[in-house]
Amino acid sequence: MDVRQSEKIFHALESFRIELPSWGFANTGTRFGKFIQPAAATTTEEKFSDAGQVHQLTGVCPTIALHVLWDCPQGLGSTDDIRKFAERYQVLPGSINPNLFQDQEYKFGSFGNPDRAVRQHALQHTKDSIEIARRLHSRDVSMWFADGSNYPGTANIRQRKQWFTEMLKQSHAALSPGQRLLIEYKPFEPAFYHTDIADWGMSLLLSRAAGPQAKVLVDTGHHYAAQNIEQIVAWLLSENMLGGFHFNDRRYADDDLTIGSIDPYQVFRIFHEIHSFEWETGTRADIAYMVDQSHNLKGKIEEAIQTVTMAQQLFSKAALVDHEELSHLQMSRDLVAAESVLQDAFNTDVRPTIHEWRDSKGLPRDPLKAFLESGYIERITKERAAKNSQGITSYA
Ligand code: RM4
Ligand code: MN
Ligand code: MN
Repeated sequence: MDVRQSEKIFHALESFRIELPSWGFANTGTRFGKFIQPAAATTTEEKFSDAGQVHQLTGVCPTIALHVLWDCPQGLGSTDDIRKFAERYQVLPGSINPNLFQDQEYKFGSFGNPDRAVRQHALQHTKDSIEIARRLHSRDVSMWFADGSNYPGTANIRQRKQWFTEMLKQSHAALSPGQRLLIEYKPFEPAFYHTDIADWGMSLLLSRAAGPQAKVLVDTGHHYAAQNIEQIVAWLLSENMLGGFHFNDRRYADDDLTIGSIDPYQVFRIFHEIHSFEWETGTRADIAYMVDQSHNLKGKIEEAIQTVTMAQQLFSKAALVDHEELSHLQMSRDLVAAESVLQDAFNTDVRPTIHEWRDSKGLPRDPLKAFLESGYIERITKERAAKNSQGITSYA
């Protein structure tokens, strides 16, 4: 690798930050059940502690995404605790995720519920979440809705669209300057006939209707298998409507597997669209890079480190694309050469340069090895095994 290429990688890594989800450290499962891990985090404080380990070893995960229901059991009253944990474990609260899908009142939806009282309840929870975010100096409030229906004829789709528009407008009105509302979409699950915000187009229209601080959140797992996600990313970038990502990988549906474990070229192509946009416009795309994964069998902290190092590799590979050259080849219709520019970048081994970058930051070259040698996992296994053996059945 020549000096120019190394510089590109150093430059890319310098600003690349990845937010980890608090729920990635807790026991999770499938709809068939949960297998408990003795070292899994059982409290919000333990989630901060684990996230702090990942940040300490990788240097690129300064924030942790929180789910209000699971991490702020006292709602607004939990913010003092969160601040203490942030201070103690040196990792800041990141995006705040209202939970509009788990409580019993949401059986028939939240913002799309035919019962006005439930819609108001959901709106109040959203406003409280915005206030929590404000108090914690978190910029992004991430909205994901499970709303939808399971059988044709059981829901008025246009009416619900109207309710969503009104509720999102009112949520947006509660934002402080600088805060953002990120609106996530998902085609199916838990609803299996229609989902109210099923794709990026619906998310885009609702974001636009909500107000200027609303942007689209792309969760890579929330697409049909054949969908061209990087094209969606390119379009959202060109509309200045891409607010952030929830990264994960999948083979079938919303599998929430480790980034790059199934299709690393997919993630590379997404990063390429972002780098290409930044090169063309000379601006930085204001994107929150977040991870939304659920590792029910792999060790959670190990998996988080694996995720971060993989994301750094794919981001670095995409930074190697020579945009000038690519643009020239595209214009001159040299198809094979243009395609090769991407393939060559993807096939470059960027790991030695990432090691050098870590050296320059005083970080361990191999964060996973450093973690396994640190004794942390043995300590928390001892501390948490008894609590975990009581069989926790919720994500909290
Ligand atoms: C959803 C979606 C949301 C996440 C929940 C737990 O499928 O991806 O972002 O908060 O799962
Ligand atoms: Mn998500
Ligand atoms: Mn998901």
